[in-house]
Amino acid sequence: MTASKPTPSGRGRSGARAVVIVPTYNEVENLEQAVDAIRRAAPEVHILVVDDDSPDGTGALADRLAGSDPLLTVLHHGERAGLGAAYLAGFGVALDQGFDILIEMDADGSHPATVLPTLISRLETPDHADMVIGSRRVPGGGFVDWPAARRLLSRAGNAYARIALGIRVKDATAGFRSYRAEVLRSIDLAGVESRGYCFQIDMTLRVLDAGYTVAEVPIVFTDRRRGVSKMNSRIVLEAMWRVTQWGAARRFGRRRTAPVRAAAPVE
Ligand SMILES: Nc1nc2c(ncn2[C@@H]2O[C@H](COP(=O)(O)OP(=O)(O)OP(=O)(O)O)[C@@H](O)[C@H]2O)c(=O)[nH]1
Ligand SMILES: [Mg+2]
Repeated sequence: MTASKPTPSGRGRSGARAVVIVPTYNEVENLEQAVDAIRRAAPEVHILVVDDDSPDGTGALADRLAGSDPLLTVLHHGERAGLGAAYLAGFGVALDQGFDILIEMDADGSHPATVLPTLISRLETPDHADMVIGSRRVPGGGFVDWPAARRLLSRAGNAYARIALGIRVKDATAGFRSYRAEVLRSIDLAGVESRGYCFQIDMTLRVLDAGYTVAEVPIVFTDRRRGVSKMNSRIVLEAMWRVTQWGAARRFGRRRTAPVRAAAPVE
């Protein structure tokens, strides 16, 4: 695993240093536009691309982009290991580099970069949240062009997670979100085994169980225009299996994370 370039400065208005972690696997047609959109929306943020040795040359493209953007770093993470593993590696690097705010964002253009300032500012107000989800399931949020089958899967996945786990978050599977660094430092990242998109549910649950505050802000999610989805039946089965296991464990009073805060309201 190699990360190019040390981190230069690049502070936001509040002085907090924010990094957008972008996992990539075969996103050569999308990455440059995604980076441009981030730069336009939030010129001061750092970008950490975590590439899993994409056969289509995404890693090499990321290196070229890093050559002309001093705030962009590339983590060549090795063989394809899933979204969760890529984020865990990215979190490790970003926490070591001392970032205050860590943001997850896809490379395929589905997540609106224009919401980045909100994902950052909601972590910084006096009554701040500790994690902010770019949510498709709160008023003002939604989907553009997402096939009906994917919308149904997302709706069913979220409904099942809410019922099985007893959480109130409306879009626990969403992959556009921000965390305060202290939250990620205090939960057991080494114990996260989720590899596919249930990684997002897993992280949501750990943050809530640690007593942190989760807020949801609306986003409109647009289906990818280019490239191929990495969603497959294994990822869906992993999510169903793990959520069922976590739900059963909770019924028997076994939570994986000890609370470090007293309450965990969801807005
Ligand atoms: N490093 C890395 N990135 C991945 C891996 N799987 C997916 N990604 C990236 O994670 C992001 C989300 O993956 P998508 O394929 O868009 O998954 P999705 O958004 O759930 O599905 P679609 O709606 O079909 O796009 C994209 O930027 C992918 O390139 C992986 O195994 N390793
Ligand atoms: Mg996608």
